[in-house]
Amino acid sequence: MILDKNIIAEHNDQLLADHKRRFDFLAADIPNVEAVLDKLVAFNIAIPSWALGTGGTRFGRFSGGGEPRSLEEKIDDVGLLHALNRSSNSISLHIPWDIPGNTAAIIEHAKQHGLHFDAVNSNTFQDQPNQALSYKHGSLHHTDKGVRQLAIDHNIEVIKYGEALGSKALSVWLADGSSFPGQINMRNAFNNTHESLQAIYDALPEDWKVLIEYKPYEPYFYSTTIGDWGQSYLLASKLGKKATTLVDLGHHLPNTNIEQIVALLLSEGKLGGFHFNDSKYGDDDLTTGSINPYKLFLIFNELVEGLDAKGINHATGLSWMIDESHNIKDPLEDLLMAVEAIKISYAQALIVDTPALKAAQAENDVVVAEGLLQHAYRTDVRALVAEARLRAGAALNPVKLYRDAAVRSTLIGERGANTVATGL
Ligand SMILES: [Mn+2]
Repeated sequence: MILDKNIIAEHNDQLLADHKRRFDFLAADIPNVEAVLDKLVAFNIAIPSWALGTGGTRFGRFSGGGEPRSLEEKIDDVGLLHALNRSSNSISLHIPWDIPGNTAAIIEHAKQHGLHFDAVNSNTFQDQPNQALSYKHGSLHHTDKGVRQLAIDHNIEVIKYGEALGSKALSVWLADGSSFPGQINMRNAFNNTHESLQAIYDALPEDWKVLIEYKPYEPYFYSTTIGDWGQSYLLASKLGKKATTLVDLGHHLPNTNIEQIVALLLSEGKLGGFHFNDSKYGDDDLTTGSINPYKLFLIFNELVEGLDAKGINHATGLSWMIDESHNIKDPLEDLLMAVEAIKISYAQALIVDTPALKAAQAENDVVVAEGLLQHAYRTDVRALVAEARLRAGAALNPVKLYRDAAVRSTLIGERGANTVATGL
């Protein structure tokens, strides 16, 4: 399904008068409004290929119908999202779930939707059919050199697929860990992981990055070999300048101060990628901004501050991606909501009165400093984000247009009600 430009234009015409009233009211209070709009237009968030179908839990999976049956259809779905919000111009592939058959044709297909390929993701947390050795007890950290080599070879294969598609980064998330005290030698596990990652690092093209993701628990529940940002940072530092840390918002213990982690990693030049989602308890993979939007804003505040301090382009300096599991919402609607929440938090961070904040911090004026952040957070910037969409040629209200244009029922008509996308 392709959304006709005229449908978007008609939708915007209907909503334009109300939008303009709200935008003009808001813009009158934002001195650098044009600069903020330019940054909002430029800011895109990659969509992972595994988030386009219904997710599941270990208890069940309830498919919504019309799910993409192939990599081409996954690209079509990201194309739909991008047409609706002009904020998702890339797709992040998971290997082996989305191995491209004809690479040139896949690139051309993506190009027709205005898309390119973001970081490629390896998978050493599952055994594939007919796999010679098992990842049951880990991959890059394994006691058996043969298993480690299998996992290294897989990651190098993923790099090759990524190179062919024009990707510039490899994301590595390891399930490696232990569930019981005494199960593993933690020092050996870490050193094996370092040695294995070194072999992968050595195979990276010069202009690539490896993004090392951490997670405190799950699927194992006693130790995870790359369990926190310190362990990821340690590995990234040992490996070299192409290695960086990836922060997934759901991969922290409750109440962790993620904004402080972000600030320090940026300061050290070691923040490479970001996975957006939200959670109440653990790695819940809920819609970004659905549970704690203030936390998301505070993280964006540190991101903007840290990127500006280093002179890094907000849109291109880091690898931005959504990493959620859509269990009960339509995945495409969920992704539209997530992108909206990300852009709202980003816009709020962009309107913080930075000179006043710096002055208040220098004076140790706690009340004024906190008040400046709260003022930005409590500003309703939705019209600003909508204006950026309008200027980019997208829909003023993407979810409304998605419903009005009956996208899901059209997809069910095209693909069937019982299709199941590959993924989690
Ligand atoms: Mn992640």
